[in-house]
Amino acid sequence: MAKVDFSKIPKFSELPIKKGAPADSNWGVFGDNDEVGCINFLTEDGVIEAARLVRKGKVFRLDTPINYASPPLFEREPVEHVKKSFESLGLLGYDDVLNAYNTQEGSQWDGLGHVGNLNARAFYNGTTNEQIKGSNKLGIHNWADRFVGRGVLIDAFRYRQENGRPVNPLSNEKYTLDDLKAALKAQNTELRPGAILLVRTGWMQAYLGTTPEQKREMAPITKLKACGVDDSREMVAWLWDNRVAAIGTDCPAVEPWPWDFRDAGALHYRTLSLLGLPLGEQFVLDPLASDCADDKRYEFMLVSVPLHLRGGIASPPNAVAIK
Ligand code: UVW
Repeated sequence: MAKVDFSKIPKFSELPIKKGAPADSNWGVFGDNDEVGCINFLTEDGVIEAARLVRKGKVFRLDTPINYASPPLFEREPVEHVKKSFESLGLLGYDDVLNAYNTQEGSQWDGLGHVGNLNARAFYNGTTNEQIKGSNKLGIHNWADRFVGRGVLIDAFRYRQENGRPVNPLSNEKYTLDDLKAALKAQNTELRPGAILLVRTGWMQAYLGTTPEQKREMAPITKLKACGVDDSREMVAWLWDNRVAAIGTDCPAVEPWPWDFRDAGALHYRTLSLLGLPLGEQFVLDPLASDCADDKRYEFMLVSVPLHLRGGIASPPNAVAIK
C-alpha cells in the first residue's frame, strides 16, 4: 500500500485531469498504469486506524451463503456443489467441486473489468475492451491484499423508516444523497477519507422474507425490482470528495434496479468505469446494523479478501466487519 497525500487529490469539480479523458473521470489521478482505482484510498495508516475500532471482539460475516438466492438474481447460474470422493483410491475423504460458479451469484464486489464507459468505449483508466478480454488488466486479483480499512455503515433504511418515509425495498425507490447525509448525521457518524462505505437499503431483509414462489417470480432480469442508491452526479461527487474507497449495499445493483444499460449516467458507469470505485451488492448488513443501533457505533474494521483470481471480473467479498 502506498502513502496517499489526500490533500493532493483533485476535487470532483477539477476532474478530469487527463487530456482526452471522459468528463467526471479520475483517469490518471493515481497514475496512467493504476489498476486499483479508489482502493488507493486504503492505506497502511488507515488499517491501523481501523484496527483501533475493534473493542468488543464481535465479528459480522457480510457475505451471503453460496446459493442463498434460489434462483440467483439476473439469471446467473446456481452453483452445483459436488463432493468429490477419494474412496476409490482407498482414502476416506472428499474435495469440493463448485460447478458453474458465477462470482456474482450472491454477495459480490464488482471489479473494474465488470463494465466500461459507453461513450469512451473504455474501462477504468482508459483500459480497452481488448485488454479486458485478452489480459488480466484491472483483474480482481489487484485487490486481493488491499481491501482492509475503516468500515462505515449508513442505515438508510432505518433512517427513512424512523422519519416517516419508509422505502419499499422490493420497488425501484431510491435513496438520495440528502437521505444518506441525514442518516449519517442522525447516527452521529463521520465520513473520513478512506472509508469503506456500507449502505443498508433494507432489500436483503425484504427478499429473505418472501416465499420461495415469490423468489422464483422476482429473480429474472426483466422481473426484478429493487431499491438502491441514487445515480446522480452529486452522489458520485460526494463519494469522490469524501475519498470513499468502496461502496457496498445489501441490494442487488447498488443503484435501483432496473437501470438502463444505454444510460451513460447510470451509477455503474459513473463509479466503476469513471472513478474506479468498487460497487458491492447483496451484502448481509442486518445483524451488523442491529449491533450498530444498540451501541450507537456505526464504524468498525472491515476486512475483505477478494478471490485471488487473476483477471477476475468480480468476487464474493469474503468480508467481515469487526467491532
Ligand atoms: C447489475 O446492475 C445487473 O448488477 P451487477 O453489478 O450484479 O451486474
